[in-house]
Amino acid sequence: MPAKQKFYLTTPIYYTNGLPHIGHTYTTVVADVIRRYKRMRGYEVVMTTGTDEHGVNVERAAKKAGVPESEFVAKMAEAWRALWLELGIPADEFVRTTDLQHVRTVQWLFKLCRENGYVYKGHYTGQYCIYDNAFVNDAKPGDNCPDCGRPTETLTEENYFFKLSAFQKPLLDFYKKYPEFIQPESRKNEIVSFVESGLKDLSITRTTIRWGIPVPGEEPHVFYVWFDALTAYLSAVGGPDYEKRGMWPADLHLVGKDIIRFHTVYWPAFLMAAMLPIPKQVWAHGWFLMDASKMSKSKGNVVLPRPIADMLGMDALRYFLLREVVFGQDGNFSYDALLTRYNSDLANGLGNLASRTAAMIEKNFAGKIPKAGKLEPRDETLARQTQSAIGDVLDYFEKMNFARALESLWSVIATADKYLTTEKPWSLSDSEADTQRKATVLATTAELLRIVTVLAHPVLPDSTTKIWTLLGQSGSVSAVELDGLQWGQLASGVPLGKPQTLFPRVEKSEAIERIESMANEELNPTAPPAPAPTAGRSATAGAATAAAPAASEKIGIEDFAKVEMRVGQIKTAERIVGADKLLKLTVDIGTEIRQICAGIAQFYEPDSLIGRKVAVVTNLAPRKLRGVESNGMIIAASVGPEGRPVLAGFPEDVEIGARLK
Ligand code: ME8
Repeated sequence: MPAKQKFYLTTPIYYTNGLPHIGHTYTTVVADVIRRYKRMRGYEVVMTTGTDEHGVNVERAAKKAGVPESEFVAKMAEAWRALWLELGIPADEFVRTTDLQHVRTVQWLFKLCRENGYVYKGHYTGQYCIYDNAFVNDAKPGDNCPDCGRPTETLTEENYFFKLSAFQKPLLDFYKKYPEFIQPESRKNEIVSFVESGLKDLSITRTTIRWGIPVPGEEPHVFYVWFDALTAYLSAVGGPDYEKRGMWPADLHLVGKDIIRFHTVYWPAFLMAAMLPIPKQVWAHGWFLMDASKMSKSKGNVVLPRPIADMLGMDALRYFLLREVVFGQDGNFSYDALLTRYNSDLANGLGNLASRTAAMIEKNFAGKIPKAGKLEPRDETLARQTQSAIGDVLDYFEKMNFARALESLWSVIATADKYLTTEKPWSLSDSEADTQRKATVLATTAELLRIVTVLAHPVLPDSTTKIWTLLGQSGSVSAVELDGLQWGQLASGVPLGKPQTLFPRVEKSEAIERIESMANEELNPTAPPAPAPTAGRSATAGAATAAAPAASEKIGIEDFAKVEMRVGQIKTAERIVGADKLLKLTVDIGTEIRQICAGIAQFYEPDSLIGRKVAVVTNLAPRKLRGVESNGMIIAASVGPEGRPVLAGFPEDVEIGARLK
């Protein structure tokens, strides 16, 4: 068998002075979609992301946090890595710019550029902030420091310079020879005119920054952050030994439009100087804006991915990001638009089509996919439309036009809905002819659903996996080869799998309120959460479990008396969408009925709790857990290493509302 063709793609290496918001998630989700898509087209794919850990901003942030830089960045890098994993978009290679392998690669690249005559020592003059100890880029004499607002001073320091000016012609020739290198086209014109207007040599080392990769034998010179950061793409796949791994040059660098110049001018010039292969393509997407301005934590307008993923599932966020905005353009983020898409396209669209098709097959054909009988022209039209959508969708994926790919797929879903409404298989009788017709309609719909599932898989990996199971298909949907996908491959007689929860409908305003409340909890963590019975993601739960006895301080009876505990009786119990571990309870505490959330969902079935008497802490300040108000706490023991909650109870009958003393 011939070796697979390789595909190496990257996201930017993100700064560690903040945590990921929806903008970073966007680039990483797109990278993951392309990775899955390329794998389904038979490529061997490596996707890299990572953290950009050097520079003056990190120096400052670490100082503010009162920890050494290395400790600060290690924690932040871990937080980024963990979040990508939690969101189901972990990289194949996670590169940190403090990795030894990366440090060596940067030093090696510098050596090659220097040996080839593109590096010289010179003097850099710029505006410097003596309070922040940093040059202020693009500032003119008389300008104030944008960070602290104090006046800057003109300062000259000795630097190593990269002869960027020597690459004006080679770069312009390169763009001409490889017209696909800069995407989208509109950005290419911008870069070409920038290069045509002349390139100045670039200072690539600093002596005023401490926290950076040292230039060997030239301390206190450290590398300029972009010389350092861009090289991470190469260090992630072997660095100086890149040929062994066989992944370099990168096939695709995905970036936001803010950093396109670094990727399409500096980076190819560094590689040309070192005589190393140049990446094939840089794709710059637009920004997700919040109220028409770029998100930033200081403006308080960041959107976090986790609360959305918790509430609606990561697939919903992926779908929205790709469907709402044409890749390459700017777009506005709004919760309202997100929920509208969720309810209409996912809950009522794909989710509903899958569930009702399965339910009808279950009811009419004992849960086995029926065999189609004689085809009517209407069935053939549907088959033809679906078959031609396969080509369209693959073509849109190739062109990175994800919005159009999804639009085509959803128009197939809409056609199926219309087909079912016209054919009305539910109103057909049990006569032989009608049963035949029912079989044809349901087999046709199931085949359409199978094709949609395969094509949507790169964007909706979790839910399409569930639909694949529901359709009783063998193997994994991710293993289906897109190139061989065509109408007519659904085997009949196959039993359906277990019913699956796909996209439960949500009430828009309640969902938005809960997402915002969860985001608020994440952005402004308050007092440490109540002890959690399980090692949950955010360790919040409204059931108190006894901590292991520590060498605890003794408290007086007056302290204990501050806690009011009463006997309560559970009236209702239900699961909470987006919070696997929590149950929402209503509890009668004698004087009133309280809503209380308890972190016991993995150990207690809601129905088994109704009528049960429990011990309730009743004078806790109300708080929101996963966006749901909890007004009290249920007492439970914490058992075993996994902290299984066991509700405290009363072997004798007790009156509701009785105080525990
Ligand atoms: O620039 N909309 O890191 P960074 C869309 N370390 N995408 C957004 C976005 C938004 N509102 N906000 C951020 C750096 N992004 C350097 C990169 S690479 C060698 C070094 C995404 O943490 C987008 O991909 O500021 C953008 O280019 C990137 O995050 C910037 O991340």
